[in-house]
Amino acid sequence: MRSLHGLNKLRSIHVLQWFLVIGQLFPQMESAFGATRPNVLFIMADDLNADMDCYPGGKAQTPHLDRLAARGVRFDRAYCQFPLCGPSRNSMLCGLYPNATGIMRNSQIFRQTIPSHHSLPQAFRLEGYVSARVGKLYHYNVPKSVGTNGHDDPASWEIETNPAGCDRLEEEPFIFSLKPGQFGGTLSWYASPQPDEKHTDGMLAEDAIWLLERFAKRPDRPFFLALGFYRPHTPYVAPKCYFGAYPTASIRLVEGVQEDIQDLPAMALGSHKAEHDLLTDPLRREAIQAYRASVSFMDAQVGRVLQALERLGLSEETIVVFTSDHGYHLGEHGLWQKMSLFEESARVPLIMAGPGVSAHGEVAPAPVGLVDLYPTLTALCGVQAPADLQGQNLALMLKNPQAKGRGYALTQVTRTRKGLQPNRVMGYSLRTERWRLTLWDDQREGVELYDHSADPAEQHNLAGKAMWKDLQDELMQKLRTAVRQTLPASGSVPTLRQPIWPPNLTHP
Ligand SMILES: [Ca+2]
Repeated sequence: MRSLHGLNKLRSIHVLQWFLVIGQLFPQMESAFGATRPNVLFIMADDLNADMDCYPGGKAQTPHLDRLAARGVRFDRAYCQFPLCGPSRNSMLCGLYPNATGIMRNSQIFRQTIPSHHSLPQAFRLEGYVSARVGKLYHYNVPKSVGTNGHDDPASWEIETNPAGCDRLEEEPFIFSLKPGQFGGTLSWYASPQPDEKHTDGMLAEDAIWLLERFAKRPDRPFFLALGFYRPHTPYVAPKCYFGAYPTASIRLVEGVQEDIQDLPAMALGSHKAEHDLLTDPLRREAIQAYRASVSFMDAQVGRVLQALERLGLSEETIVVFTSDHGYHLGEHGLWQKMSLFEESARVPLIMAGPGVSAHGEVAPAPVGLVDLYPTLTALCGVQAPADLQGQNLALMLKNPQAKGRGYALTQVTRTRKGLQPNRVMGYSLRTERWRLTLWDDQREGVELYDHSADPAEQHNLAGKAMWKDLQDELMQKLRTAVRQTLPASGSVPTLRQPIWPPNLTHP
């Protein structure tokens, strides 16, 4: 696997030589593409919720992201469109809701449903940007596919690198897991004695810096560098030094779960996994400690890359985006991990800084979605976007964070029902600045309504209460209209066309 990293780097060097040379062969490209377009550094974490100290009440220490937020805009109500890696990342990178990409599961790619759609990095590529991917942007099986291309889209990138570190290659035998031997979908963790640079995310930072150093030599050719960290996704493996900031004795667990869940439809808790019943309070504390340590470790790697950007004189001309593919539960409502429509699972951190972001250290309170990033970045860089994008352009909020925008964010998730047809149904959740309304199978499987001004933990379901009937009716109408707008022009969700591009790039 180490050699796999070497091989990819070798290939990257060839590609780089090609792109360094091509500008000399075709000098007219320089003027055609323009030297003044901003670069984009698009950074993602995996399975990261907004429980970080640059968010109110956040508990994970993220000094480098705090600094990024201080020189840009932090979105206080940013939401994924589907709380699972594959569907969320396809939606974000296509600028389309999952109902328009047709991707509702992992291990699939939009080339199987809407093959001619241009992805976000592809739109930049087509206008002469060098587009590079370091690590996880589309779906990967973590940790199994670390060191491979994952379920990637080759048309999106000119350069890819896929390092694999000690967490993947050496330390799996030492990782504690609720289901021994399983690390990807199961709560699992390990405080590693190895230093940052031996871990996959440390190597990703190193690769990103290596690329930035080369991009800096070609100011005539702007870059779109996408950097996808694997932490804090399970297994929560991070260097030991990051665990010390979170002593287990001082970790407070969620209380009152049994009272809280009495007013919930069964599907609201449908992401519960049987192995979560094995958790004891000491294990819960250890899991939270390791999750937060992984967040701080990832933050340190972001810091290294941002320092390189500064050192290379690229900060002033590079738009930096930091986000995650979805949020994460650490015990709220008795839930762990993702795939719920509650706030912790649907909400993502979102920070933007750089050219076009004239507000500094300010907070945008309006609800926004990951689907909005595509139209925003293409607008900020003057790159042509496909006409059928479904998100809103956030450029105004980057100047005036109080701008209202669309007024809601929409998140959906699938649930299965055994023995009933249809066996797969949808939950949709509409988040406005104050309210969250969730309909399961268009209310046949239940309704939830939460008032975030009084109940930010979503512990009191107001659905069906006489006092809130008019508001509930109004929000239900709004949600149904929003859902209709997620469908493509054909009016139906695209289906998987298997023979077009069945990717199998995930095994080394
Ligand atoms: Ca994820």
